[in-house]
Amino acid sequence: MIRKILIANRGEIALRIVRACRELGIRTLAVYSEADEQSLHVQLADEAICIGPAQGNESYLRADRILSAAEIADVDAIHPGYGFLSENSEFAEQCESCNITFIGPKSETINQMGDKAKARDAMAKAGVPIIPGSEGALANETEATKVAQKIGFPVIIKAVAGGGGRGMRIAHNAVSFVKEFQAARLEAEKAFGNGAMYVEKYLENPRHVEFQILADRHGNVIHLGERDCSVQRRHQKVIEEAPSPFLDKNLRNRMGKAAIKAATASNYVNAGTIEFLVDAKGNFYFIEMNTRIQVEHGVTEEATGIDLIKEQIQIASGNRLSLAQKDVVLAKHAIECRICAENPSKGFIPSPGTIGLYYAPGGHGVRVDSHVYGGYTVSPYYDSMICKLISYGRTRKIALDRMYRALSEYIIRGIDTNIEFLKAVLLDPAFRQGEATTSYVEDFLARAPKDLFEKNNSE
Ligand code: MV4
Repeated sequence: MIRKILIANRGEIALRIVRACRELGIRTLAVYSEADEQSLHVQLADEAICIGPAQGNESYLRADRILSAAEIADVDAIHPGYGFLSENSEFAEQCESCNITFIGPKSETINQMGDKAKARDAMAKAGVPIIPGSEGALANETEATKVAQKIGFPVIIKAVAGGGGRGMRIAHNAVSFVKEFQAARLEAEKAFGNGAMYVEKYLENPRHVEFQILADRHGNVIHLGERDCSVQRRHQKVIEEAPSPFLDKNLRNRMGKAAIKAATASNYVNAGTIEFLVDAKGNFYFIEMNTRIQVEHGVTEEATGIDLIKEQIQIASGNRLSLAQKDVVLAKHAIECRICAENPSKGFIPSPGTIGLYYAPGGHGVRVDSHVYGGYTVSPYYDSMICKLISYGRTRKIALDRMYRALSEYIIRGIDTNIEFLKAVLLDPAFRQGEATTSYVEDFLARAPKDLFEKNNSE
């Protein structure tokens, strides 16, 4: 039985978990850094313990301090949220050895899926389509060049410990390959302390489509449909939606079956995401599995009506899934915009500071997941995302029009935000027609008039 949960995170996801716990009658313990004392999740949790200074390395990434807080407050489980320790298999293992339930998959699964080359090989073995590429990690430049030549250029060089785009390079021919390989390896060594690399055929302008899955400890696995996350900038997602405007019923069915196969083959437990790239012809390929709840989970929640955080807690309690595959319906269209404290007209530089006047949108079909309020100071120490604005409705058009309306209502004074940029995207015919691929944002910025985002809220 889970009676009390420690939330090992901050910001909107910490608040989201507090809310789910409240509805389940579970007590919550917030842990927070010195910079987050005023955050809403600290105010709304039943208990709170400060775990150190602002820097992540000194607080939210400190497994020892978090586990000490867990022991002092006598919690039954830890929810890691996303980022920080959420995909750290050692932390998951430490929780279990302290007799504290880690709300997520088994540490072995986290470990296996954290190695992107191993994950690829495991999926190939399970019969999930992968992009032609190397088997396992590559020993050196010579072997890598051989493999790249066999696959055919262009190829993409990826870090085994990567994900999310760091330590990634594209090579168009054998001459540039060696240079790109070395650069990618150096970047990976710096970022992850691991220079192991693998190579894949490079797909031009794919769509990024990911499937949400849920799996309980009794062997039941279901998928909750897909999210289209093609609208990204520098590997940061900007807009996500469900269902994907590109998928028809047939493709959704086939990809959903592949996602379930992927989860089943890895003995997956709890909530997870299977990432695919989809080409213009509708061919799809597994690229990564994310063993955490994701930022954009709310899109799936509004499209399906299923509370993913509650399901995670039920699964961790040993209960069966509350529903079967036939009960899952993508009944609504949902869209999420990530509102960030940044300035699009200055290359999207972060804009931390104190929020003045603040008014969040609301009304029919609008959800605001945010930990900020008027007078709140956005810290420079963390990610610049300050709100996930979600709109939903019966059709994509309703959801899009509703999102534009909600963005227009939003008042955030004192700091710069990307709201005007998001509004411009929502008015863009290519986006509205569902044509966005992963190169969309770059193309949009190149063809947008220079003064498009001059108007921001900080004046
Ligand atoms: C790819 C790809 C094309 N071909 N793999 C980006 C993040 C990571 N999850 C995987 N990513 C990609 N993998 C193959 N074989 C394209 C991306 C990709 C991308 C690549 C370069 C610049 C921007 C991108 C945006 C989304 C996806």
